[in-house]
Amino acid sequence: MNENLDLFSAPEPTGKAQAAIEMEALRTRLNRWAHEYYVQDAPSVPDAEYDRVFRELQVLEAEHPHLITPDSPTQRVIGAVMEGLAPVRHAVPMLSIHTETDTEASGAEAFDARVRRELKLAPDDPPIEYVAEPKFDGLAMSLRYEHGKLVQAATRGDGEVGEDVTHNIRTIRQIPLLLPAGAPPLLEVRGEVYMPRADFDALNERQREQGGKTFVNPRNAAAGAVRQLDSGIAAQRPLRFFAYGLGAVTPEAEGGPAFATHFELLQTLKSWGFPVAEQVQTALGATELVAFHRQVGARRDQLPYDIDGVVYKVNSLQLQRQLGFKTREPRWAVAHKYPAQEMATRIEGIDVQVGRT
Ligand code: 5U1
Repeated sequence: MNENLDLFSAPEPTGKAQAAIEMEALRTRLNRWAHEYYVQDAPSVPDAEYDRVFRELQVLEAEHPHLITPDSPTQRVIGAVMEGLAPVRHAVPMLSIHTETDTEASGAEAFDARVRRELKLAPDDPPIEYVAEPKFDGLAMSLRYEHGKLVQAATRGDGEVGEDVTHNIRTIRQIPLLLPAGAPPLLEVRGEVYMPRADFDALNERQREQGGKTFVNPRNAAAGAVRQLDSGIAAQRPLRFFAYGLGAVTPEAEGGPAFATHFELLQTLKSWGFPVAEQVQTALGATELVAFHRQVGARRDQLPYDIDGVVYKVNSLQLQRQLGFKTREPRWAVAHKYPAQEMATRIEGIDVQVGRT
């Protein structure tokens, strides 16, 4: 027996194993910092430190390309230029939402009255619990995860068939490429891709300086970026995402999640790394819906992104199932708008001047 053999300490990792360990540690650090920066709005390191570690990972990946994993932050831009956007049939249709055209408090009261009538509630039955959310003025998106990995991102399209924009959505650093271990094997997350107003202004400023095309509003700029064929261009557009619901998901009988309420579902999405708007809250009866509409409306201009209203959803998923759908719209949800901010302008007159040329 070799007396020099130390049986109690683990063998030294080989160069390759050591690189794999280091790369995993760097990916974990970078992904955590990106989550803090983009989702929690609470950066814990300066940008320069993020960039330094990012480059460190790039160097190791160049030396060991076989150790690159799909969740590496370096793999968000895949570089390929698509020839076109492939159609995607949604496993669960992407529904539209009924819009309450009455922008006054009576709009929220009318929705609550409809829900109570459908559920055959008496006036003295307790108030319904709702979830109230901002209605983001962006682009509806469905993110499909299989075994925790982002495999497809598709636009809404006509609700049945959208377009495959995975290459561009991967560049949005708020969107997780890999989910934590507790997430179900199949998960489709629905939400909205948008562009913050300040980033939109900066983008237009850059476009003007470079003599490029400017965009009419953040929604337009976001839609243009999402439909780019070259993900390198989309990566330079400051896109963000908010989650607000689910599409197809592993059934409960097969080990899928068992949510009782919409609010619980949103909190779980948050725990899996998805951004959920901080304004989202539960609201009891029409009175609290009206208060939410008023409160968010008053602070609408201070929000860093555009909204065109708020959304109310019945919180209990059991009651949602009971209420069902009317054509392509759920009876358990409504969008309650604000008066439009874009105003028509009338040109009063034109002054014609003659210059030297
Ligand atoms: N916040 C939010 N926006 N939004 C849009 N929730 C939400 N839900 C929607 C839509 C179209 O649809 C579900 C109610 C199906």
